[in-house]
Amino acid sequence: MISQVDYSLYLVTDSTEAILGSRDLVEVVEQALQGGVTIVQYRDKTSDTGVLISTAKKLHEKCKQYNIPLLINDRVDVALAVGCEGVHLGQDDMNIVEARRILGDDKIIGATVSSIEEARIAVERGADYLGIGTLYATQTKKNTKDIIGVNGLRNILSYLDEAGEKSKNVKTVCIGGVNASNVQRVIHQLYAPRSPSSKPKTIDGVAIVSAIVGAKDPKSVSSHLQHLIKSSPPFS
Ligand code: TZP
Ligand code: MG
Repeated sequence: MISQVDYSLYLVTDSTEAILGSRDLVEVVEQALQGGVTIVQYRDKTSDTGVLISTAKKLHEKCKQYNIPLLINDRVDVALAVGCEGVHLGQDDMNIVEARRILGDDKIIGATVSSIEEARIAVERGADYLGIGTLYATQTKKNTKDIIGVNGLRNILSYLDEAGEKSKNVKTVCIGGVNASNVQRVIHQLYAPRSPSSKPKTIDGVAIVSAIVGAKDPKSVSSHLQHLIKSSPPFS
């Protein structure tokens, strides 16, 4: 696994008309990189394999210029073809154990989880980080099975905190409906200890699609989000 990955402002891309519109994805991602996103996931549910690989190669070149890791959603084969830093796998994608066998220990493998049980299994199978959600209902992923809210997220984080060394060390990002208006509230609600003695595991970052990709100015929104995150405890 790559050490020292900064998950704090995690950009997940979208190529749909509703969010990207007629703009060029690589340009939008470059603007987000200039604004300070710390890790990028190329998520494209519709393009064919040839387009996925050629776009991923362009994104990887850009990300390398900024020294930022690029992960591919769903597709271990595309990540291998491009030689990027890893993959993000959902519950219906390749098993993490298989993906690890193919990609090796140096690559990042992330998993989508929406319950304690899914988190337990993903950690057991060797995920490097968990994308926990859906936090809030979002137009970006309408078929999501669970809207967990801050309480659901907190329950999963508490479980990870108490379930042993491996769980405690797994990195976590939340996803779903996070934007500049609510990001500090989310982080604050998670960070606020429930009792004076409890020190819950906190989130390592927030993953964002539409608030960045759909923004008129992805650079300024990313830099604003970066500022909001980095000035909130526990990031500050
Ligand atoms: N997984 C859970 S919610 C989601 C994904 C990929 C989409 C989040 O998009 P947005 O636009 O940041 O709400
Ligand atoms: Mg998937």
